[in-house]
Amino acid sequence: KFHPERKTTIITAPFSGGQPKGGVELGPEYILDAGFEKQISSLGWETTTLHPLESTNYEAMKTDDKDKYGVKNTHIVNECNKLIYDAVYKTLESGRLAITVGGDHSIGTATVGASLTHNPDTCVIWVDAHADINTPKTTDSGNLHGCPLSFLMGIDADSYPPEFSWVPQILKPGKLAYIGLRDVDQEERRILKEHNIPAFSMYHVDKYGIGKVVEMALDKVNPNRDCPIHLSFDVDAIDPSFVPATGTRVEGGLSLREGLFVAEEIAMTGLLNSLDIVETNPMLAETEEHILDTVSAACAIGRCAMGQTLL
Ligand code: B3U
Ligand code: MN
Ligand code: MN
Repeated sequence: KFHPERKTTIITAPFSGGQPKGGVELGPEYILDAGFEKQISSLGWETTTLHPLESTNYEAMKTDDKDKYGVKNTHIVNECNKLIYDAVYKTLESGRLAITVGGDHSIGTATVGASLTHNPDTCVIWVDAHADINTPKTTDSGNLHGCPLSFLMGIDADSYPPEFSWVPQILKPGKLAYIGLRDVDQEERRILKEHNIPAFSMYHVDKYGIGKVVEMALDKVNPNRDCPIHLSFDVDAIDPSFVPATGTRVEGGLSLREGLFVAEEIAMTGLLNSLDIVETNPMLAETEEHILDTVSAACAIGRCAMGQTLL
């Protein structure tokens, strides 16, 4: 419905400054080397690729220190996010579907911000083990990949470093639903409750089955199935037995098939307008097989979301 011409742009976001571990910045390179662009074009999409962080050196400026606001690497997270925001926004404005390949999930600030600026009716399906809705006030770790959604919603806005003033506070609680949660901080739980954000955890996946869960999530944020969808897929939503090479493994996740089913079902709606595939960290693999499994899963998420199953 939204992309009858099947044109897409793959945007690489090789960035690790939203969390302390090195290696997640290599995710895009591994995924592209695995033939991702060709896999998507074989599905009938005209593809181009953008590298908005190409001529930057922000990765080298990463530190492990919290600033006076209680978060880390504020400057480089914002500079990278602005570049990614522009790439996603231009892509969407030119009528192409945006696929952003990370990188850590701090880049969600840019991708979701651009999707919603492009079309404020956009709804967000956040597939993750984590809620990523801490604020500078609530975060324990100070890692900004745990905070992107709060910036977009303007939660605890008085606690933000001034660098975040460019971020559109544009995401409404009724336009966000989670799937796959199983590691949510106490304060994040409070935020989800307070804002009445639909959160389908692994408990719900077991209780209702993944098919029903995706349907319920869409019913909450897109009841008439007429709004564009931004799917933000953190590969750690899938169980570490299938996706071991990621920064924060949490046991008890989605099976590989359940994860891919979410992407397939979003493809079935015909409403996908933007997609993130984040947190692939090849350096955290213990074996070659770990790398292969994780990178293959990341590619498969992309193919399923782009309609592989419909062919
Ligand atoms: N909620 C914790 C942990 C975390 C969030 N996202 C990941 N881990 N990957 C935090 O640091 O905010
Ligand atoms: Mn995440
Ligand atoms: Mn996560």
